[in-house]
Amino acid sequence: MAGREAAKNALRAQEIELPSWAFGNSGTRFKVFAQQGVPRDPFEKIADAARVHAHTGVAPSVALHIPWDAVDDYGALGRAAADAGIRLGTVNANVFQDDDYRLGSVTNPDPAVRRKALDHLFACVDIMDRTGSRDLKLWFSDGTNYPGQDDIRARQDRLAEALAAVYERLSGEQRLILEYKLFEPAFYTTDVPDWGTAYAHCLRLGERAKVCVDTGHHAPGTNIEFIVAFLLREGKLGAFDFNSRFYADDDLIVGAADPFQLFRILFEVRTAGGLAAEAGIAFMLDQCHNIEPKIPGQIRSVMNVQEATAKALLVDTDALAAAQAAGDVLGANGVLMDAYNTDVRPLLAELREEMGLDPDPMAAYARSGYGERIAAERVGGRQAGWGA
Ligand code: PSV
Ligand code: MN
Repeated sequence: MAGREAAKNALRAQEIELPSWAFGNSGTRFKVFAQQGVPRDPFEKIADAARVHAHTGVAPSVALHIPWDAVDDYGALGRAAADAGIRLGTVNANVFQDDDYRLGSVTNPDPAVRRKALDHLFACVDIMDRTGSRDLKLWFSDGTNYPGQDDIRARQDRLAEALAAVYERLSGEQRLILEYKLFEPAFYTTDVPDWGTAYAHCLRLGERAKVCVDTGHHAPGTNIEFIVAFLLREGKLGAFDFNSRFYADDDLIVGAADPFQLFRILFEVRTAGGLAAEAGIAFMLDQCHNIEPKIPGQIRSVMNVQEATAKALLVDTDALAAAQAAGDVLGANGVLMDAYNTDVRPLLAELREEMGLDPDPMAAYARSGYGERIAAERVGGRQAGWGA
């Protein structure tokens, strides 16, 4: 088994970004369940995210979704984050919740709607200028529901034009991160349905355009670690949206449905050097806690990513390479499985103690009384929800 100390050092440096929307109410199209203590504004979402960081020590940033997290003063939002011990991270653009976008946003056949969508994307870059965010994450719900509804290639042209305009607007270290998704809400064609489409657009745009792999956005059975390995090799993996799924884009807690898949993905990241900060890969969560409490849901998610990362770090890569070179199929597989089957919880508990944290973040949060406090204090006002 590879070195415990080296593994701990890598785990200490790992940063997992939290989605602001995970703290708001969420649900399905059948029902959004309200929970007690849910934030009423972006400042309260930041307070909750900071709480997750306080207990895990590895979640120092929170991603914003605009307009859900629109505020008058982004300087004040950034200061609130800093005071709480975290920072503002990725800006996620939202061009999917306006009536004008019924037939698409940047790929809409109507130039006036395309202009409106592009203006929103520019406004998101303006926000990044104020928050100091590095990444603009773009996910488009654009697509069609019926064969013949629109010209597939023309939509690609419109998409390319919008992406080029946004890319042009970026400055300094800012990056454009393009997210793909197989289907939903469009049911026939989706304009960015897969990694190949996202990759091709990013390649044309340039160095600071990268792909986001949302683990819930593939057809069942897709080998996600292969996609990850390929994008890493091409220097085009920019971010993860971690979550897990049983059927479609379920947005459940990462590692809940298939912890082995999460390990395999993180093993590819580790062996390609993707855990190093210089690799520039954003490890983000993109989840909704529809029925479980949200803050512990996020704590558990962070811990699941850590556990899978720890196992990936414990793989004895020398032994693996030797077995691979010798054509030892079962030996190579055995090296990988030895690491996967290791109980890394004691190692992570030790690491947390070294970081001055409680070794059991879930228990520490439960003891903290924070959940009861926000339930008592956050009365009145309008609870934040997915879409508000
Ligand atoms: C789309 O399903 C998505 O994964 C995108 O990342 C959105 O921004 C996010 O969900 C909203 O929850
Ligand atoms: Mn996503």
